[in-house]
Amino acid sequence: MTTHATTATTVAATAGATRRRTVAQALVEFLAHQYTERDGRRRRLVAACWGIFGHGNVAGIGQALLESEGALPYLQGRNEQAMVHAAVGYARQCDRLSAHAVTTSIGPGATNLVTGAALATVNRLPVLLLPGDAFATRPADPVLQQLEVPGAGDVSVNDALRPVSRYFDRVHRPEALIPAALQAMRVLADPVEAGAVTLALPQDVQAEAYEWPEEFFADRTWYVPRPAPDAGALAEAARLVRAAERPLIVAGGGVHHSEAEDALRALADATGIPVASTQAGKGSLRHDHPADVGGIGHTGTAVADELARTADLVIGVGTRYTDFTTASATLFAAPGVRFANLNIASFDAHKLAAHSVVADARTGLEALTAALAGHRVSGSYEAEYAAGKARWEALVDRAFAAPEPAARPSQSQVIGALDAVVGDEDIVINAAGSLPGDLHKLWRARSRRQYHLEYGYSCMGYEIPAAIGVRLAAPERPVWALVGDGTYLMMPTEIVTAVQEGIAIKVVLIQNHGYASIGGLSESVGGERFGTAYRFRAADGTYTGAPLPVDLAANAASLGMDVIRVRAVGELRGALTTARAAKHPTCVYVETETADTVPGAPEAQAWWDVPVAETATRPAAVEARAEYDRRAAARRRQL
Ligand SMILES: Cc1ncc(C[n+]2csc(CCOP(=O)(O)OP(=O)(O)O)c2C)c(N)n1
Ligand SMILES: [Mg+2]
Repeated sequence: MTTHATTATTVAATAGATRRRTVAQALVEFLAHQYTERDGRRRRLVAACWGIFGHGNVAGIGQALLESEGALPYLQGRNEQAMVHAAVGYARQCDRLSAHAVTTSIGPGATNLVTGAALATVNRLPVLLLPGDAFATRPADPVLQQLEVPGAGDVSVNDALRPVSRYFDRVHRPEALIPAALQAMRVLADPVEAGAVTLALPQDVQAEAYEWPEEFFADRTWYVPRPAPDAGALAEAARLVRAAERPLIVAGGGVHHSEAEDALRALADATGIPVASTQAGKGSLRHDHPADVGGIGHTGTAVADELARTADLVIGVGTRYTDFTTASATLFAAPGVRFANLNIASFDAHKLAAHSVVADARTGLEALTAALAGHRVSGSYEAEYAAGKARWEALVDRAFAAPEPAARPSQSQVIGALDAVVGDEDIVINAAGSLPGDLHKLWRARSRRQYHLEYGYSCMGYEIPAAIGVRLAAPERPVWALVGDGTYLMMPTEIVTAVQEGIAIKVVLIQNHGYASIGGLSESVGGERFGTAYRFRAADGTYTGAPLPVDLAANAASLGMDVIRVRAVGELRGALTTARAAKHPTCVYVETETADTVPGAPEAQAWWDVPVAETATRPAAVEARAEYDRRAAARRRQL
């Protein structure tokens, strides 16, 4: 079985013909002729190219984009990392069937890609990186921004992209572009290998001309397969499900990438097996489906985590089983619990010593549903999780309720107001801070791809550029970037891009004067919130003075956004409704009460392993270590 995309070219009768073009011109032209196809739907594999120009790409890729006259559309960004975030948001919204390229200069422009590349690769989302590189011919050595390694002449800063790229190549000679470009497309289109793909382009080579075979520029379609499960492996999985009394499905991001939501619903309808979801998988079932028990793991719901603790069979579909999902190897605690994983990547399918079914999620779920014909979980099990779901729903209602309209809102109330204002088509984006946990617990996902959490890399600064990428992929859907003040300060740059392009993203900016999330974590590990609040330095030298007089609403306005300031919880819905209807990028700015967690939820909290100092003098840390040792004792290795 192969999971690799297969290709077909429409090669005209051009054998022997060549075209004289620079390497950059040839690459741009080549990219404009690449397509993916799945389920009969064909789309551009590389739909556009983000770029910031410097001497490392302005005369090469820059000139080639100009010459291509829009065959590969150009998008202007402000920060290289942010351009990758935008590309990642786009690729995810396109179910990985279409991607963006990102061109940069050499040196700092190139190394600014590293964080974005890691984010793409960790999340298995395709993006094509085209950093410039130092001269291949080295006439003047070093050139501006070139790294010199005295003992290794062939190292450049772009080597920092190797470990975070699923494919890396440096095109030292024009003719090497042909195999490099083909390998790059193979990896971008491959559902197993997808991630950052880097083609480093020395600045002299970019501008060098070559006689390219005409076939290189032919339309080429990369078929994205849906590999079917092995019959024996599927039969064993069905046997395990039939034998289980308390099976639980863990739906991961692969359910969305494979467009397998309907197949998952059909399985849940037929068997009554409850479905819990990871951050990437949330929304696999609508929140009001009887089998949807919400988020699982450290940030999960009480009902999902209780089912996980007592499950005798865990069916992981398209999940990587991160520490948040497994509560750092403590969540799946029933003696003898087994795992049966359905995943297109053998690497993931085999995690937790599972019985593994290596297949496309949709094809595999359809086959499993057929193999389970006539099977249903017990009525008492269904009644048990239905009651747990109802209890959780009541908790969410309480968290969303706002009895005092004049009060400053809590973060839960902000989420509740947004929940009340959005429709099925809205998309909510977040990546870091205290919002991911609150959203995983509280958000009522009501359509596919509505809940967009980047929690593989949980990178502050992802949200605003990603919202632009998502909106480019789904121009008809309202797109909300939810950001904390810390996150906003890290990367507000692409607001300018949204304004320039007329992309009407909506930003909900939550001001709580620092890191509520890491502050809470710090307190729980005996760190006493050290370094996590944005406050003036006090007389004793600590950052415990007054909050800083920064005005982030004015900042967003200065970058070109329309801004609505919310002062009380009663104003939230009106502000969000106005923002939703806005045709211009709009920011809803709100100061919140700094409550750390969802009310009533701490007792649901599953563990997260953050090691605590083994030696400490301060009592809070000593106590925290004792608690840590107690919780860590519950870790288990699944074999
Ligand atoms: C790029 C990056 N740096 C550091 C972190 C670690 N980190 C996670 S959450 C967080 C604070 C986020 O602050 P804010 O956006 O204000 O959200 P809040 O915690 O207040 O909800 C930090 C520093 C990260 N996730 N990403
Ligand atoms: Mg904050």
